[in-house]
Amino acid sequence: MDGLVVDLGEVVGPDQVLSDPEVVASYTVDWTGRFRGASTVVVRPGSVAEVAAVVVACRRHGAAVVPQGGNTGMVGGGVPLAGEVVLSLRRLDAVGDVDRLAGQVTVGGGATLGTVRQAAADAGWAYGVDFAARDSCTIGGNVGTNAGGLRVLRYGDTRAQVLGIEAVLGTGQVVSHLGGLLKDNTGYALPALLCGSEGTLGVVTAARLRLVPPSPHRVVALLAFGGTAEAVSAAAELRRGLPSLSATELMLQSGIALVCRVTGAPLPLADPHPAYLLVEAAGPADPTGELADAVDHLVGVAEVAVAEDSVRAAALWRYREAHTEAVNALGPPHKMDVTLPAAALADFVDRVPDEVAAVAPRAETWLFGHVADGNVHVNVTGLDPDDDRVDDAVLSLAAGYGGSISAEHGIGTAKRRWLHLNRTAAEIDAFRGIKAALDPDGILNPNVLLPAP
Ligand code: 2HG
Ligand code: ZN
Repeated sequence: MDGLVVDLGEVVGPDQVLSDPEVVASYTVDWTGRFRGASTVVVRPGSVAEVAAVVVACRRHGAAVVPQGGNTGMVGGGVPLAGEVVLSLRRLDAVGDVDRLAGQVTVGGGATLGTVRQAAADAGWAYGVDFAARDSCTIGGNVGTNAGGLRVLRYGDTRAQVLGIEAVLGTGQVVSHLGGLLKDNTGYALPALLCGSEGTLGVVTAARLRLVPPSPHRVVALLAFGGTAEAVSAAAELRRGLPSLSATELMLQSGIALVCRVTGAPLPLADPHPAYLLVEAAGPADPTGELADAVDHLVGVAEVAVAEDSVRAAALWRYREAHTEAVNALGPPHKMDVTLPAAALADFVDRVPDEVAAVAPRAETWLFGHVADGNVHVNVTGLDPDDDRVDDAVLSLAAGYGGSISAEHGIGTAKRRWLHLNRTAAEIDAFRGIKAALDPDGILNPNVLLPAP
């Protein structure tokens, strides 16, 4: 390791090689606190050339590397699990000038989502991806996990925004294709391949992003229902009848009560209800009237609150966005981020607490998610970090319904042993073949995504 540290210092300058154990420790625990690894060195390159030279040096020394952005991942995919070198991308945070004609921007892998959103807005455009970790998470990490978030129903996931990519492969070679041409059928689509590759194929140093028209008028409402099935049907009706719909987030009474307890917020409506939908409509003109009309036509709405102004809208959003921190306040959760076919979603949500209780009677289950995408975030607290019997039960249940074991957080280390629930042996072989071609020595994030051989 000493020789590697010297070589890394020659590439990035000694100041950008961190080896003080206390400093390094802060890079080795994931945001949830569930995944704790170890490393002796963090390297912070400042350019794509330096990233390439770091990868070459690590390859020469046979050292594995974990790329890390904002360290907001939820599946243990961005921390060194077995002594890997941490390659921090935070210094690659440049946001280029917005191409106003094309509606595109090129940004560094270490730029935060929040900075990119602001740069787009300043230029009269918008970036379609958004979620609560916006001010810490980075575009490189968003690409690595193919992050989804709150507005997938309107704009798609990160893969749908990435028009071009620059990355350093496990060989140390730089692949760069950032022209942003919308029509460009010149072979394999590396942006699509790298989105969701979790740092196993290349280190993402820059991305060319598609921007979307801004939606200056926005209205937010909270709808309450007697049960999950009613909320799921209402979300489908809103998708069909409300073209300005930009978010439909499912919450349950237990989660709302937890958020109120942890944040001190009052209950959002006069009475508690079993299920809630946070609905947002947005567009070039005020969508308040069309949202009110659409809500009037819904069946099973027990109570409604419409935000009259942006302060109240933010307060309603806070009930949803604070779920993650409120759950974490109870101790490191097990997070099972699944997608269900629409027809199975309500059944799944209603069954999960009993399935968890059957395995771990003292655990608590928290459910919320992006209902229009079929994406439910199952959080379970009160479990030992290494006890994965509940994960097995919940992921198997989701797969049994024809669902996916990862909607948007990725596989990481948390779910790699269940990849076979969604991917055939032939697919996993193909994944291994691609990995071997782009990272022949297997040095890039070797302990995530693919099942241990
Ligand atoms: C969200 O939707 C994030 O807020 C985090 O994907 C979900 O905390 C979670 O499980
Ligand atoms: Zn989410």
